[in-house]
Amino acid sequence: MLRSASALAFSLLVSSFASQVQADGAPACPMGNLLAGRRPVAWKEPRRDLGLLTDEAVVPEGAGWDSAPAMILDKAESSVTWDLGEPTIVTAMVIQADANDSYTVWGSLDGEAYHVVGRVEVVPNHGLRMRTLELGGVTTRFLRVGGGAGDGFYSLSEVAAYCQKPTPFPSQMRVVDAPAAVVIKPWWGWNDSGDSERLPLARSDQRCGARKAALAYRPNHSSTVTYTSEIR
Ligand SMILES: [Ca+2]
Repeated sequence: MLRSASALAFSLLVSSFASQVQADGAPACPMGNLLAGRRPVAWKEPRRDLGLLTDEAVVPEGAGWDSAPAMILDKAESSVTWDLGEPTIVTAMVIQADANDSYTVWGSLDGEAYHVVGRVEVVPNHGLRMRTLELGGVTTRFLRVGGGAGDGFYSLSEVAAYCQKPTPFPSQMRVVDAPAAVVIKPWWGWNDSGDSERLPLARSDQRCGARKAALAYRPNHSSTVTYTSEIR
């Protein structure tokens, strides 16, 4: 019940902003990806090249959350902001981001007051995963994406926005190489799932202490197995 009430409140907030700004003049509605090749005008604690988000290159679904083509958001409040140049209708977005977090999209007409216009939610499986977002034709000049909420490890690999939604949607983008996500699993849990392989702790793990030792494994039982002292 609480979840439904929260979802309803979020929808009302988004609808309220959409109807408010659509009453303002005649916004632009260009074809194609509104963010293609566009550099952000503001950002808050991202890591790596800001152009990675709008280069119209995605990673294979399930690529590692911190693989090279992804931009890391170091904090929950980290965000990136683009200026579309003029009030523009945005009907849909595509966001490829770490699967186990939600990310928020804000809009602003003046670059000062920002309103939540949408959110992509957590999706199943691991690594960077594509999500689509229907915005119902909100008019905005600035778009901001960030506000990760999840496991504390946040990343985005591509953000696209459209007034005229392409067919098919999402449209095909160039796919760049990136290694598949490596699932980090606490060592004490390695024997509670059919998709993990029981392996001895490496000496380095013992040095780190049992409580911090973790086993990284690949769900497909590939032969590559590594150890880490991090728990995620
Ligand atoms: Ca994450």
